[in-house]
Amino acid sequence: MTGDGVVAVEVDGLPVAVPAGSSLLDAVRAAGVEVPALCHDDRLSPAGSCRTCLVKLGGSVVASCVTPVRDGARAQAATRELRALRREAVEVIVSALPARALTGGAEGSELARVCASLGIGPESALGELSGRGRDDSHPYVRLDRDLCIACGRCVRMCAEVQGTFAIALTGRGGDAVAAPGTGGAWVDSACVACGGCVDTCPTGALSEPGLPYGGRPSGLVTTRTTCGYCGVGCALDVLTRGDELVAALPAGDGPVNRGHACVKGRFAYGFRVSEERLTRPLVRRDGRLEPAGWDEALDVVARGLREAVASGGPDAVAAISSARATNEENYLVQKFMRTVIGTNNVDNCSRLCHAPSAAGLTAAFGLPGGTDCFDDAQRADCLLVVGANPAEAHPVVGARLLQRVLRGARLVVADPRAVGLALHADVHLRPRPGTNVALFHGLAHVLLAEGLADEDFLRRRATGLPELAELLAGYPPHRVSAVTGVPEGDLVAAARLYGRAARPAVFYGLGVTEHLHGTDGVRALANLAILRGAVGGDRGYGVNPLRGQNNVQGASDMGALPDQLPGCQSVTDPVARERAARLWRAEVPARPGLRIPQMFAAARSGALRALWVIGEDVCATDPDARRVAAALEACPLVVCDELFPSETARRADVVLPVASWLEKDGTFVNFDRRFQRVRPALAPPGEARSDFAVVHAVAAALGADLGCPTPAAALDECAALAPLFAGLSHARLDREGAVCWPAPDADRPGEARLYRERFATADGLAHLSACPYLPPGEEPDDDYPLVLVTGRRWAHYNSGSMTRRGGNLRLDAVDRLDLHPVDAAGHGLRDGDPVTVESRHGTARLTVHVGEETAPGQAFCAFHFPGSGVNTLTSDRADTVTSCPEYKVTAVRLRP
Ligand SMILES: Nc1nc2c(c(=O)[nH]1)N[C@H]1C(S)=C(S)[C@@H](COP(=O)(O)OP(=O)(O)OC[C@H]3O[C@@H](n4cnc5c(=O)[nH]c(N)nc54)[C@H](O)[C@@H]3O)O[C@H]1N2
Ligand SMILES: Nc1nc2c(c(=O)[nH]1)N[C@H]1C(S)=C(S)[C@@H](COP(=O)(O)OP(=O)(O)OC[C@H]3O[C@@H](n4cnc5c(=O)[nH]c(N)nc54)[C@H](O)[C@@H]3O)O[C@H]1N2
Ligand SMILES: [Mo]
Repeated sequence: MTGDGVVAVEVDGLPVAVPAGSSLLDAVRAAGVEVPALCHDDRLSPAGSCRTCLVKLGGSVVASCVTPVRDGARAQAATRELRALRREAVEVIVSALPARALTGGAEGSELARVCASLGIGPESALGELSGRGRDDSHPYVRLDRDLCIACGRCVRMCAEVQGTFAIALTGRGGDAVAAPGTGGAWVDSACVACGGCVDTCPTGALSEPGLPYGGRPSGLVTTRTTCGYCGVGCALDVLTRGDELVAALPAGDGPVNRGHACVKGRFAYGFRVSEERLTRPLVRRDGRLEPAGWDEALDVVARGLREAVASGGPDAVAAISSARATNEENYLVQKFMRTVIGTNNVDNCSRLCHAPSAAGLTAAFGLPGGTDCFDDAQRADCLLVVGANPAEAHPVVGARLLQRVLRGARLVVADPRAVGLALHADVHLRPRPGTNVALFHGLAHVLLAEGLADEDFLRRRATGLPELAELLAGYPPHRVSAVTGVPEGDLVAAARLYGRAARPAVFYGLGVTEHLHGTDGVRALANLAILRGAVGGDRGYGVNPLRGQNNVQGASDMGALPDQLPGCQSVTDPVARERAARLWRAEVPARPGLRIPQMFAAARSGALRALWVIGEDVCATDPDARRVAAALEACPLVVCDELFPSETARRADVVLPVASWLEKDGTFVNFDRRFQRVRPALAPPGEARSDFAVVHAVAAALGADLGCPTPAAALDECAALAPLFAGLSHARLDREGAVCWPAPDADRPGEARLYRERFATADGLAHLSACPYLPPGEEPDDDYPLVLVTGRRWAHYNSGSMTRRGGNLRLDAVDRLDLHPVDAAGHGLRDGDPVTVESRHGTARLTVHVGEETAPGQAFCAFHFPGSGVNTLTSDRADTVTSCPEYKVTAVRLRP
């Protein structure tokens, strides 16, 4: 041993040092010897089945991928004899394959490259196993059985990295072939199209449409960017040929995704070239939206804005900025609203999802982001996953959490539904929707009662214990069980798992926030981490919201909020306002602006005269959609920046066509506070412009110059304004890849883990909250006997505007209503039946899915098909602190 867990070995007489636990293959490769290893992928457990990685150790020839190296070992790898043996092994494999297996040669699949380097030509490919046929049923994953060498990499990738276990090897011996584990067609299997099997397949047996034989043909341009779907922040390499997008591959050095991706970032880019993509501005003439030039469209917008301000003052104008758009775009939107219009009426869809996280985490710890970085989860020994379904909504995170669990971490899931990670949980708590606060208090009660709280931490770093302890006396397990429906034993077992773990981490989602008391939910959840001392300091594993949109953290960080300036500075803080005013050379209004639901109310009452909606389909995704439509109807000017004729665009007076994330330059902030670069891989279609350019153009039409001519300049200006981001710039991100905020200093790394010494609250302490449990806004009754929970499905994204336009539609074609068999039978409904769902607010048409994922008395559906009308059902009840809608609880009834 050379110490520090490193072993010293000799390969062909050359000394190399590799980490202890390495394989002989690692050592040989470290010595610079190229050895084929067709069944091997560094991310997977070794199989030793293809026998191409032959190396000599201690006199015998071994498969190096499955042979551990010991200190002092001496191996031979580059001898002529060994090369011949390896060549023979590859030749045997190739003989079974058709000649197309070698397509592309040195630019082809891994096998084709190996053959090119060993001098094995197409004449060796005899196609002995040909005629096994293809499976082209799936839009993204293609199987050419004749190219399969049964190496099992796809099987292991699906199990060990993705955790879906969808693939198996079927058939015997030389005839074995990869296939869906369930039999049948690929498209009908459990495959969630993460693309992992395609990426690891060494032969092109599994491939994607853009790269039919695997490999990377020459002549492709690679653009490193960040995925524009959810908040995970996967780094992608987008491959293009001219104006065609060939593939979007996960980057192996992506800090969060580490070479993995999901169906959205990996494959769902078909929307880009959809026929319905907006390529020209539209202006309403005589009631109809008609194509117009940019000049005319901008003129209508400028005139409308001037009229609105003239008749109602600056506060008669409002903007909904986009969490899909970049930081720089959001920065510019809020600067425009504050300095050109003169109002704080700007908000973003954080209002609809994690506003309670921002409020709750700020109150508890001082800052509105998650407390720790995701890598900590990889070291946690107990995961508490609450009201989040990362297997579907954040699949790369879900896969990493599942890997952790499969390697021994304990898992507690709190979710009314039995889906995703819940199926792997040690304890699955199934609270009645809307009863989280009682559930969390019940867990806290057990922590205190069983002496599982960290008293030293509570003394030194927290405040509010006496009040909380007094409140918790009223939440003994039997009482909590009665409120939540969770059995007492499960509650106690879950509290013990979290309470006794050395490194417990909390991850949570909208099942905590989208409630009448969502902020209380966040705070009651934060209580658990504070009681355990599991936040702040070196052992903090924290409280981590799985934020939703690609840039919802960033949109808020940039100040696209009615009460915050860039960098989480309050508009009511005169010092922050003064700093902004000096930099912007304009007054900054002091009165907090309208939140999204207040904007709609103001429009309906006639007080709001102009609304600019940037990348949010409010008529499809905001609650109580009929009243949203009424608000737009009442508002004299509605401007909409869109990719598609969305429900909102259809009701707008001016529609401005914009670039998508694949077509623009800037940065996003992901769920663990990481700034990452977004780079244009392609030009926007037709006359579409980036939101950045559009905001500049609207300002110019009003005679204003917003400065910051480029996205890089906009981030620089933001850094000058916001101490939290002072050390950030595009140049730094281009160098370092990703930087977490706070990043106050250009020379120091960002702070991935917060609050080491003190919390960012005024007194530096973590604040426990003694909020009582209060019931949800809607409860089932005789008229509306079922509780409808709404949320997400893996194949579609929010309004579905992008995922419905492309291959994902073949993976999931309708909005389904999940019903428990008891309720289905009670209503005489069967799987696949159409059903009408009615609430006090509206009506939706869905297709029944019968299954036990949903508890009796509850129903679940997504909102990915605006045509089905799901958000006409949801009410305008909202979190009492932040106005986040109560999407998770609606009382409904069914009509077959
Ligand atoms: N495929 C896909 N991925 C997405 C999105 C998408 O539309 N599609 N959207 C993105 C966005 S914007 C967001 S915000 C995230 C959301 O990601 P998540 O928060 O994971 O998504 P949801 O499915 O809305 O809700 C999570 C879970 O909360 C549970 N739940 C409901 N009520 C309660 C309750 O009272 N208590 C508890 N403990 N749990 C409850 C639901 O059963 C559901 O499983 O996903 C992002 N990723
Ligand atoms: N019933 C129910 N409703 C919900 C939820 C729920 O759980 N249940 N969840 C809520 C949550 S968490 C969220 S975040 C919202 C999401 O709701 P939305 O934000 O409305 O949904 P998206 O489909 O993500 O995007 C909105 C629009 O932005 C456009 N777009 C995409 N990229 C860009 C861009 O770069 N610029 C511009 N200008 N436009 C772009 C898309 O075409 C799309 O029409 O839905 C909410 N609605
Ligand atoms: Mo969201």
